[in-house]
Amino acid sequence: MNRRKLFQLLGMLGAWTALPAQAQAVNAEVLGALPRDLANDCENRMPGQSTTLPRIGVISVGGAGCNMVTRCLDMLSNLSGTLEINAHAARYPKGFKNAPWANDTILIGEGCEKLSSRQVARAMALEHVAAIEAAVKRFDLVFIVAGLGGATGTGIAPLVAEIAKRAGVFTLCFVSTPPEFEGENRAKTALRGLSELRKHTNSVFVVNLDRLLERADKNMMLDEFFALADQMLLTLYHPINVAIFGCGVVDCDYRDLKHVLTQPGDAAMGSATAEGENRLMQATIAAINHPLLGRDALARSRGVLVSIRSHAGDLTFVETKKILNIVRTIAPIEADMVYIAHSEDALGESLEVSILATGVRNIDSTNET
Ligand SMILES: Nc1nc2c(ncn2[C@@H]2O[C@H](COP(=O)(O)OP(=O)(O)OP(=O)(O)O)[C@@H](O)[C@H]2O)c(=O)[nH]1
Ligand SMILES: [Mg+2]
Repeated sequence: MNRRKLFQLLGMLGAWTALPAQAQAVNAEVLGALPRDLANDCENRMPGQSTTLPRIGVISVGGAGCNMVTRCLDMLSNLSGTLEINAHAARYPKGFKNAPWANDTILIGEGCEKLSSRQVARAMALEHVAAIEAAVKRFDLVFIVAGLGGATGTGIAPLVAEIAKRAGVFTLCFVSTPPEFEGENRAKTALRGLSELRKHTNSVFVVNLDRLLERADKNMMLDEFFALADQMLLTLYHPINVAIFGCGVVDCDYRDLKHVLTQPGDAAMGSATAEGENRLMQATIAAINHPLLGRDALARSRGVLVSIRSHAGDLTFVETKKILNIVRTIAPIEADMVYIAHSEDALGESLEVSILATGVRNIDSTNET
């Protein structure tokens, strides 16, 4: 799927919500557009091999994790490396014995037809602890990506997180929970995996597929729907990448970012794009009301990262201020909030607002029911 189509899909998600009166009461103060030359291109300025910057790794675990990374890889810039962990018996495209994009692959369960449960998967992965540790130690920050509900991802992702965290690697998880139609067993397995993951990860971002499904276009094809879910990995990855590689118009530094991403509790995120006269209000409110975020989760957060993207030179101070003020009207006053503004020419006239909320208290009652 190309970027434009992705933005259209995200826009479709964003169009669900009406604007609350509260958000309309934000002050206006025209300070003019930021000069175009401040809007740098991240990849031109900082190619990612710098030894002084944190090395980012993406680790897929299991079949769904592999799909997620495959779909997003082109847009994961400044990556230092990729690792795939999968079952020996995993199905790959004809002619492949692993994911073609992976720098490193660790296959678990040699001789097994299938890893029969998450416990078996974990037990078999324990035989590979040294290899996993050596692989994760090449990074300073890892994104562990998996679809929860099966054996491989659910059993092994928490072990990888544990190994990474023990090795001092900053660890973020991006996982999906299965839709109801996949049955109760998968849901239970996913929840057990999730509670294990929470013990060993700095932040776990959950894509609740039911929530996404409730509001998605009913004519969407299954692969489009999964792609939509998996694109949320970019919503998470992008602001972190921009913050680390210092290429935004306004940056927060890695320390600020880590502070926000280590708030105790759960994590949630939403993103939306809008264009036209009212674009900032529409995009911000739709991002807040995104099915994977919601006002309740934002209102219970301890840390907030707001990422704003627009065409180069197409974001005014007043727009930035309004967006942050809207988020502030909902987030707790004591929540730590950082923001990043970044140019993306593919957005054309549109403005994209993404919000990561961390340290969310009692997310179970907002995001995982
Ligand atoms: N986001 C996303 N979720 C997926 C995708 N494919 C499957 N899933 C979800 O991820 C869950 C686990 O997927 P699997 O790939 O079967 O699991 P696994 O981790 O490989 O585990 P086993 O195959 O059982 O060993 C499924 O129950 C689905 O809910 C995908 O492409 N994207
Ligand atoms: Mg599998």
